Amino acid sequence: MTDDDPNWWRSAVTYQIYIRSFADSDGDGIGDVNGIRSRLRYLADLGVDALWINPWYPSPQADAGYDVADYRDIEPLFGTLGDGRAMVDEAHQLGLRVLLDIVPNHTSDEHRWFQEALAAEPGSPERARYLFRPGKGDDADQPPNDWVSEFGGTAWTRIRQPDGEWYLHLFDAKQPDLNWDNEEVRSEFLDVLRFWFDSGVDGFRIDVAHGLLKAPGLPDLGSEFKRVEGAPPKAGHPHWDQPGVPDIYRAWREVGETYDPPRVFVAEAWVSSVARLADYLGPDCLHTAFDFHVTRCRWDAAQLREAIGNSLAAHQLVGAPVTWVLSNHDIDRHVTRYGRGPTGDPLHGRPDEPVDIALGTRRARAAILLELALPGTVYLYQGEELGLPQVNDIPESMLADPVWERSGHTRRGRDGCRVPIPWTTGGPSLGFGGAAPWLPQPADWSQLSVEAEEADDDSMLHHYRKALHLRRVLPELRTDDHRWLDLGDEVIAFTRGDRFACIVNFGEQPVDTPAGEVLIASASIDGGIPRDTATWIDLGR
Ligand code: ISL
Repeated sequence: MTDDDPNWWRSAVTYQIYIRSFADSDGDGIGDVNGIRSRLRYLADLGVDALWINPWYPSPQADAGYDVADYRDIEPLFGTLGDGRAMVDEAHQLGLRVLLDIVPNHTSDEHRWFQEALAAEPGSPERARYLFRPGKGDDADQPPNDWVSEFGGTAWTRIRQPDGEWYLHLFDAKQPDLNWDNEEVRSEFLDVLRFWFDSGVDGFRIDVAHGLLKAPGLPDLGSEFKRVEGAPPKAGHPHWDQPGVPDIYRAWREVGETYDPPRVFVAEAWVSSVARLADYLGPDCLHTAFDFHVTRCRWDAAQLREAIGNSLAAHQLVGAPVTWVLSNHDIDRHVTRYGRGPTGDPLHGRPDEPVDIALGTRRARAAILLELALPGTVYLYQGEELGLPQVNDIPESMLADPVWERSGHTRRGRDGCRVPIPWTTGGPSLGFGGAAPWLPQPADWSQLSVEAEEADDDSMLHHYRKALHLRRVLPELRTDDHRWLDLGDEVIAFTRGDRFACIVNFGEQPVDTPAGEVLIASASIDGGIPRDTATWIDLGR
């Protein structure tokens, strides 16, 4: 590795690789580890510091790999352990760190432990690794409580064995929840961490990090905690963000600290407030956690300024960097989100909702400059550097997200942000690999391909590359210093250090460009900074 800074994670830009959809080396229509290897140079040239790879473990793929059958191997569809090790080594040679995705809240129902639980008796140690309960009602044919699956329907499934117990699954029925009050579960995951750390992996993204503990007695949600689509869970929720969850990660941190360089973590935790998020962070707990409060904001100066300010303040109290994210594999792509009107679920629109893609793209160009100029660490989701929009017209017969079935075909799910990457302007899968990618690519994505954008100096790809390379060479962007500038309600502006300023105009009135050198702008700023435009200025003091 080229950079030995132990604090690299405080300001790193990490690129999320959704492995199924990144690059397919063997032509079966599904991306794989050797596909990633073939594109490492592209990622290094883009200017990112690290990669996060979505789950690559053996899995029946009921939830695109978030249903893990074996935590110590690689799914044959994606490659072999040898391919994985080679990928990590090659990434390191290019100066890229590699984070994997660990899924501790649940396993696959095809995991050995769940199969053993089914074969064992109620009350056995095998069942105690999961959350089995008798049903309610005279025939025990009602679920043990009123919890609902994130994907739709009840969170309980009754097993076919004669004892007829039910097991909890906060996601798909093929994803039984583990019992984190069980010591064997805790020690197993410490061992899984060591397995991958020993093979050179630099850290983990923690899936559903807020879900591991459930309130004693598994009380009903009732009306107070009823699930509201698109809203974060309320404080006191019986199965999200229970007290004690961060303590689990203190033990994980201890394992990470035994390595040189120390291994790092980023939590996926959807919690009620940024103050709650900060509880997972600090020198003896996790390094970082995605800040979805800012992700949830619309393209609105007041909302964004408030959320950014709250995040910076809450993280400062625990000495952790904020982890900014615009898009990921679970939410609508932000080019589309920012092109929608001001109402509805901010993260998941209706597929028939009107969208102004040109407007969303203009805002996305500004948003990345805002994000990369803030103190903290940034995650990019594959394809955002190409300005890919959400795909809302995937034929129903091809939808693969379990949300589609479990919601009784009322929610199409998340496939629209998971469509394979277009690498070339032509060819059967626009260079992704093979003839028929697992999700179809819109024909006009030829123009959004890496090849097309390489050839256009004004493309999103060149814009990202330029901003990422600037961020690397501007030392003030790696400090904590951040001071707001007041340029009016419709403008977000701040300085970093003595001479760097970032200005984003959300209002109709153009903003005067301050004296200095324009380092980058998201659109032309001749005649002032127009609406939905961001710029970085070297004030030259
Ligand atoms: O998709 C969501 C919000 O848009 C959430 O309900 C999501 O399921 C939640 O954020 C947890 O996500 C993670 O765990 C899931 C998996 O399906 C997601 O892809 C993953 O990111 C279950 O493992």
